[in-house]
Amino acid sequence: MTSLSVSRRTILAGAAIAGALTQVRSAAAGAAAGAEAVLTPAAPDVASLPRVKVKLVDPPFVHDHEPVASTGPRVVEFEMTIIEKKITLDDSGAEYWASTFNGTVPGPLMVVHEGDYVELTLINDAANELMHNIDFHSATGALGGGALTQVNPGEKCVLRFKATKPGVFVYHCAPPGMVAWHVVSGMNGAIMVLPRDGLKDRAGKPVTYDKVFYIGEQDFYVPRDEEGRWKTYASPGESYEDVVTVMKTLTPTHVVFNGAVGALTGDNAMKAKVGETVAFVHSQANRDTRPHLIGGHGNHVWATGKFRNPPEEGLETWFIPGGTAGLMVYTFEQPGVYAYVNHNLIEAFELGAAAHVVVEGEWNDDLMMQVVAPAAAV
Ligand SMILES: [Cu+2]
Repeated sequence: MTSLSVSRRTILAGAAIAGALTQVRSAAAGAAAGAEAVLTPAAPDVASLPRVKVKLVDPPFVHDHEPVASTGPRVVEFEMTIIEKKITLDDSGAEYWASTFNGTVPGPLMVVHEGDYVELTLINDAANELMHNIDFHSATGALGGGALTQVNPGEKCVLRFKATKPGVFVYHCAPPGMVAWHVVSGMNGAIMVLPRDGLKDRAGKPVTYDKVFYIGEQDFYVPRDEEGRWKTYASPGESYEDVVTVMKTLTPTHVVFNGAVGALTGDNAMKAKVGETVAFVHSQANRDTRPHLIGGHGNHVWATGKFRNPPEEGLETWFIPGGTAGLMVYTFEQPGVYAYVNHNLIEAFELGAAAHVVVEGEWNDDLMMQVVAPAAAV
């Protein structure tokens, strides 16, 4: 398939859906004229709320926010630009045409509070080839906003939804007929909707944190040629058929954190100090995963990420189903280099799903010590 035909197909699909939506809206308006209770007039209430603009930052970092809200509900404005870009997945030179929210895999983590309105301006960069949209798992309404946000290259739109469910949720692109391809091409991220009075442990006591890291796990399906070499393409559309063929094997060539093997290790490792409490948001928009902090624990874990449920305590490994974002909170007690992995260890050590947390501080011999150093046994 040529890139041109993909573009035309996706654009036409977008036009068809937009036409259908217009009809739905007209029907709803007609019904409302006869029975005003059918449609809730949300706009006047929203108009009276304070507004705040939040600039998103690249993962694993997260924009400044209040763990406990000091105000009532607000309209929180975000802006994201969709960028199609060729990225390198590992040092063997595997290249991939990613579709991204704001240029990163995963897209940025948004943080709001329960009762806030999320107002997203979504821009499809004019240099792109494909139509894109966004489906928020945290939103209420058909397709999570997907049908209301279909933007062709060079277009933008604005979606507003009320954050009624507290938790961490995935968002992802969901264009008609091409949902899986866009999602496994990197087009997903997460939003955290905090309770206004903050997180609570099982006993109802506040759970605070000093910093947040956002880990987005991504499976990639990179085609190879007859000799086993990574194939390269001039555009996303040109890669489409080959990538889908690999996708259908359900066998990823890469399972990585934050877009590439080693994106969160070495110089890019996450950093913390002994005594610091770190909140780790972990999302996987397509496959199941099982995060594990080697040498630490999940002190408070919302594995499926929803804050009306009490967290589990003191876990070794937790299970995050595909299409879900989870939250783990841990206070570091020992210094060192901690590996944070998907404890499918083949995916961690052979396919790339591993990160490092470098922790500074004083070693506690009571918790662990080398009683006898390795030496000859006789
Ligand atoms: Cu997309």
